[in-house]
Amino acid sequence: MIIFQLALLPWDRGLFLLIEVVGMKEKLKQLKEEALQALSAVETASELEALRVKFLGKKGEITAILKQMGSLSAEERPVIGQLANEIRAGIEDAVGQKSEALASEGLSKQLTSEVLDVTIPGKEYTIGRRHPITIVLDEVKEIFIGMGFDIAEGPEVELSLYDFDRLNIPATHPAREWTDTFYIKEDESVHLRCQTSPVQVRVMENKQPPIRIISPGRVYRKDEVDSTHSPMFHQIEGLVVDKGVTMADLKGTLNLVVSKLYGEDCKTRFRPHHFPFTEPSCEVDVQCVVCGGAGCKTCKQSGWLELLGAGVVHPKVLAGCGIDPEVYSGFAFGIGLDRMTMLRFGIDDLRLLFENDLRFLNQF
Ligand code: 2NL
Repeated sequence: MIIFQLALLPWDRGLFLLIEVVGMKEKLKQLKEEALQALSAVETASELEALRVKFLGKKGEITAILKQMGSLSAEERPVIGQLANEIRAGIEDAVGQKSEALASEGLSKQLTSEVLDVTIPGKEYTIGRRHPITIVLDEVKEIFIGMGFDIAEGPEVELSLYDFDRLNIPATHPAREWTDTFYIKEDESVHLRCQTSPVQVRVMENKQPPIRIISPGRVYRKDEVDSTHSPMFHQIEGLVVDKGVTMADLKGTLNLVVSKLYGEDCKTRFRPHHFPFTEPSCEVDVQCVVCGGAGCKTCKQSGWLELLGAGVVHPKVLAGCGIDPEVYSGFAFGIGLDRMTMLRFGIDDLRLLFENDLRFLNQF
């Protein structure tokens, strides 16, 4: 039994290999025929891709044959390898040609089927525009930037430490009441800022003079909502701190701003006032922009419109922010931007500014 097997085994194997080599050659040629035939029936790019994967892919037919080459003899392997590569290259070529043919066929089909009607009216693109408040804010910013001011911004959710304590606002001040301020924390340590002064406090704490900034932004007060009050409104505050700054600098600066905004001939009036954060303090009126001072409905027959509050920064405020009031002094002011916008464009109801009605906004 053992002798018989030993005698036959080399024959067996040789015969088997011969059959296998012939079989692989046949199979490869057959694959090429099959591929070319299938290719001629291909009509779309996705069909072509499916065919490419079927024959040339990693799990494709040719790869399958190449994987069987391990069982071949060292003489036969290169023969089959070369044939397989030739056939692969042939199929690749044919696939490439078909791909180009499909593309140009697609393009000419598209060119004949699609018609361009140049008489159809174009799409109308509506581009947005600036809100009237933004328009006036940009004007004011421009004026102050021209005088060497920087723009400072800060959080709308603010520490009471910065919005009240640092500004010398006493513990009993009505602004601190829950009926006036939107508190965020039960212990009154955090609230929606009711002015943009805390932005300036932050600047003073972080930088020694000279300081020249304006801080525009949203502020919040629990006001009764009517045609002149909104719980959210816009403020522009300004602050100048340096050696030797006086009330005269305040007047000169604000007069210049008014003449740029309302014209050279627009007169101003400085009335004494009280703020806890400035001493002395004043309110500044401009001649009524509607009647020119003669008296009308807008100025309630007074000829004047209240524009802003201002004053010389209280020494306690400077000291609280780490600035020596013996060395430096400053002035500050706060302007209601919404009111300024209403005056500028003759808008008679504040609520129009916050309703986002496009019929209103498209007029600016
Ligand atoms: C108003 C007008 C004002 C200020 C704001 C201010 C800011 C700092 C220090 C001192 Cl950091 N003052 N701002 C000054 C005067 C008036 O706003 O009608 N406020 C209730």
